[in-house]
Amino acid sequence: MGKSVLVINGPNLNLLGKREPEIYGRTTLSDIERMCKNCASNLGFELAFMQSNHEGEILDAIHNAVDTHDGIVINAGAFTHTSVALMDALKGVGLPCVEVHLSNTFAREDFRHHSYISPVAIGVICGFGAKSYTLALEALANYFEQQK
Ligand code: CA2
Repeated sequence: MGKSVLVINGPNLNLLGKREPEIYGRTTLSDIERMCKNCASNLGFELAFMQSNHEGEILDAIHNAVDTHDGIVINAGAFTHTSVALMDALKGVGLPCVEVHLSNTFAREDFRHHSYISPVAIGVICGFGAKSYTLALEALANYFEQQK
């Protein structure tokens, strides 16, 4: 059976391409969704893509993913650096999860160097802009292959 992956985007990522292009570039979240769907279809995945500015909605999506998806790619935005609740949810559901960031968070302010997601992720990809997402999908495909 084909695998299904949920791509989760956290707060403010809906502004991508519309505000602060000098930091986050001109690619919109819809562009990233298209890139992910194209990449997923090449890898033989089903793909669902969501964004929310609300921590609780993201928690619900993670909980519901257990019954519908085989893996998660998450850019938790600023919640990356603050949310014990997201860490607990990802650990709790136990689905393989890849953490992604557009920017290289380690080259930015100190408070972005710590992630609550990294300890419960199978891996982290950051700093490659929109390409971080498709690299994460390839990493998940590789992980699924190794699990066979
Ligand atoms: O580099 C990333 O992907 C981040 O997750 C982006 C978050 C930031 O808090 C993380 O430290 C790193 C911020 C997303 C905000 O996106 C905006 C896009 C356009 C205009 C304003 C915010």
